[in-house]
Parts: sequence; C-alpha cells; structure tokens
Amino acid sequence: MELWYTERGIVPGLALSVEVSKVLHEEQTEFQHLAIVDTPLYGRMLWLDNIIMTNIKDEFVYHEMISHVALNTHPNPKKVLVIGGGDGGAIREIIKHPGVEKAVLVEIDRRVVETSKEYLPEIAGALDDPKVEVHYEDGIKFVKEHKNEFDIIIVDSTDPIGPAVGLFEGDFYRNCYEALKEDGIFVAQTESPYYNEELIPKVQKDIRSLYPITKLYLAFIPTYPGGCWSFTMGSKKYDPEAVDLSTRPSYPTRYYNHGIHKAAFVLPNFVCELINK
Ligand code: AAT
Repeated sequence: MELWYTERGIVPGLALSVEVSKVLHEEQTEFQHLAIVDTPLYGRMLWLDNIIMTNIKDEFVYHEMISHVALNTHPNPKKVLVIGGGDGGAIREIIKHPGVEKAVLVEIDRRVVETSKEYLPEIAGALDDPKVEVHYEDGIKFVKEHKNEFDIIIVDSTDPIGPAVGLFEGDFYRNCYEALKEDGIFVAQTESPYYNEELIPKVQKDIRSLYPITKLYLAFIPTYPGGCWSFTMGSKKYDPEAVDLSTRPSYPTRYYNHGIHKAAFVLPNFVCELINK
C-alpha cells in the first residue's frame, strides 16, 4: 500500500506530496507535531506540523547558503548564534569555518534536537562538538538578553506561524541588531519570492531601517514551496558583494562556492520589484 505525506496549507492552493516508505517516529511535542519518515526520493525527512523542514537529499543547499554567505562576508567570525535550526544543519556548516570559536544554538523545541540526533545523524552530528552550546528556549527571549555579543546571527526558523511568528517581527530584529557586535551580520530565511509578496518586502523594510547594508539572496531548494528560496541579510559594515573572497578560508561544500556567493545576489526582475515594493 502506498503512503504519501502532503504539505498543504502554508501556501494557500498548493500541496507538495512525497511518497513515504516508512514512518520512523511521530509525536506531538509541547510546540508542534513532529515526524521522521523515510522516502524513496529524498531519503530521511523531518516534518513539523505537516510541513517539510529538511531531508537528506537537498538539506545541503539550505544549510550551506544560510551559513557560508555571512561567514565569508565577515572577515573574522568567531561567535555565531543560530535561532531555530534544531536539526543542527546550520551548526554543522558554521563549525566548518576554521575561525569560529563558538556556535550557539537556541531552539525552542528540545524534541527537534533529540530526534534529529537519533534519526538524522548526518545533519545533527555536529551538535555535540565542544564549540557548540545548545539552549532550549524561545529565541525571541534569548536575543533580548544578549547585547553586543555575536559576529553573526542566523535565523533558521519555521515558517511564520506558531512559535516562529515573532521571529519575523520588528522587535525581534531590533534585539538581534543589538545582540550583534558593531560589525555584525544578520541572516534570516525569508521564504519563497513566488508566494510571499507581503512578507519579503516587510522584512526588507524592517532590516533596512536597522542596517546600512540590506540584501536579499536566493538558492534553489526542491522541497520548499516554489523551489526558489530567499534569505535576507542585514550587515552593519561588510558588503557581501564587495568582499574579496580569495582571502577567505576554504573548506568542503557541495553547493556554496565563491561564484555562487556572488551570483546569489543577482535577482530576477520580479524579485527586485518585490524588495522595493
Ligand atoms: N534547518 C531547516 C529546518 C527548519 S526548522 C526551524 C526550527 O525553528 C524548528 O525546529 C522550530 O522548533 C524552531 N523555532 C520556531 N520558533 C522558534 C522560536 N521562537 N525560538 C527558537 N526556535 C524556534 C527551518 C525550515 C524552514 C521551512 C520552510 N518551509
């Protein structure tokens, strides 16, 4: 008998279905419904509230692109904060960078971390590295309590529903700005330009009101709605497009390279219109 899992509702009128060969784990956590399934097409997948979070086949694109663009824009990133991202994929990428001394993960749902360690070791394997510190709390509260501390803040959040709503709001962005050092860089996943005509310009405005350098960049992720995914960067000092990447350290990646770093900021006209709306 065939079993299919369907992501439906996050983009009205769209459903994304994947054939499932085995359901390995399902539970209702304190915050959300969590499922780990095996699929013939994407390998093992993590779902939260019936929405695809990550999977073995394409996770490298998202995790490399949410991390390395900022890590290579900053000349000397030592202390990096990730909000959300309990699967550990962004953390795995961050600690590849030889200059990073501490990577702090603030995930609201302890069960996402625990189940990722158990079922997705390829993604979560770096969470036990001695450079990594994990806090189980709301990222909104955490950033309020930290000032002038981080070189980079990465918001690897769920879509703007449930506990992640506040991670797309002005107060949170202001607190992130203050939690960054004077030359810090902020990056957030900001959904698909095809389906978020309200959200993307709103985030651009909020980030522009804080940072002298605000940019959007894109990557291609088959399992997220639209396939074309956006990231919004706010930088206090360093321009990601002006940086001399030949001075940056090299380490193995499967999607990110110096050409992609520059090309990701080249936007189709409809996306340029969206960010200037
Ligand atoms: N690495 C890709 C996976 C994610 S999951 C995002 C994580 O953000 C989830 O584990 C969720 O529990 C956590 N989260 C949500 N709200 C908060 C909060 N307020 N504080 C801390 N952590 C939070 C991203 C997938 C993107 C999906 C795109 N469709």
